[in-house]
Amino acid sequence: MRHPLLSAIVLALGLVLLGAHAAPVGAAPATDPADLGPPRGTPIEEAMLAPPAVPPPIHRDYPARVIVRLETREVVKEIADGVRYDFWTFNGSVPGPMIRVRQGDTVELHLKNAADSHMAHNIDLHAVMGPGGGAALSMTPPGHESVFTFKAMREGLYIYHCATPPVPMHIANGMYGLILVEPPQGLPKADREYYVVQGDFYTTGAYHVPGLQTFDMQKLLLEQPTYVLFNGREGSLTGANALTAKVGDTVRLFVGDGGPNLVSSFHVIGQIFDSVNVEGGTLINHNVQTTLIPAGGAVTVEMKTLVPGTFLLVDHSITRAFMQGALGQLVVSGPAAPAIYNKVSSGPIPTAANRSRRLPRRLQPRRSMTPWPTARAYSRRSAPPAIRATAWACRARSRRWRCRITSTPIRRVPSASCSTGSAARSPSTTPATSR
Ligand SMILES: [Cu+2]
Repeated sequence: MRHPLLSAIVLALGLVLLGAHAAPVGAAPATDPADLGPPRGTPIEEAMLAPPAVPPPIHRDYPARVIVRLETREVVKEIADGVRYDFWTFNGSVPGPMIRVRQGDTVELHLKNAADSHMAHNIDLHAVMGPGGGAALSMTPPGHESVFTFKAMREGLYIYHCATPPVPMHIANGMYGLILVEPPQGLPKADREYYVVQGDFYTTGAYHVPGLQTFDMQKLLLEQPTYVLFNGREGSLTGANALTAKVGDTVRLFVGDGGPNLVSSFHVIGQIFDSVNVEGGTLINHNVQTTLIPAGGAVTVEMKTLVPGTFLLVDHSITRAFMQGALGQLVVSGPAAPAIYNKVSSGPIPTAANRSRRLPRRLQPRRSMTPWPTARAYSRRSAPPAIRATAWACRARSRRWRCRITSTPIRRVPSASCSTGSAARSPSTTPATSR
């Protein structure tokens, strides 16, 4: 694929596939009631932020020209602890920066392809109404730049991705992101906004095999990913990278599914979505537990954080969450709300049989309060940092119990980390459990 002649043939084939059609001669331009007229004012440079950051809300009441600058870069970085992968990216991150414009804006998109790239790249934005979504207009060899414009005609949340053949390979290597087209009146205020995109990755080595891993075409064809991830790296949204909020916040998540293959059953354990913009469009559903995100699609979900603690973001095709990496955390801090969520008690059921016999040691309640049945497994290096921390804290607590007998408690371990009271749990180290 790196031979120049072969690259040129693939490029030409791609242009044909992507529909580089000429406009019909003599036809009157189409008009549309959603067209809010030509751009006004000074052109605006779009903020290009790395995920999970979201560009600020738009308060304009007129259409503008918005300049978006993207660069396709091929970068080797970690996909999991100790595992490196040759990602193909927009602006070096997976997903690429989120783009935020207002309906009616004219987007002037500059797509550079870094000089040290091995491949041509382009961009297909699902917010574009035009053949190929911009792909044919933006096919860019290494060391070149393409510029094209499109008008954001329809509000919604849309995926963008590279559409250079072989398209699945470019997407599987991380070339996708989201573009939000706000309605003319803007979005309601939210206290927190975050940007998350799920993707499936296909490496030659099995899950967590260390070292530099290469792309596995056979796994791609079989749709059997090695990793299913939020924001391109296991741990990108856990531990020190967790999303945060305070009790009482309205949290808005812009969630996409870059694919290339898997559909996401997006769920936040312990939360209910107050509203979901179904498939990223204008249909709003309420009180949703799990929302489907098609490959190449997106949703906006909003939820109110009523209770403190750690809430897990998962693909509820749950093997992907706990065995392939599709796991994030929303850590909510603030006062406990026992009227909404409270632990009352736990222990052996007081039956006559239980009262008359002492349980064998292996059946007695364990002092460790980790809710994971495989806590030992989560204490390994493979576990996401926060879960690992929980397992560690609970193991340490066991030592603390022993140490307490000898009056030498381990001070580094806050007792709240393993407290039996839900209200006293440390939000940063206590994972929620699925019900
Ligand atoms: Cu590409």
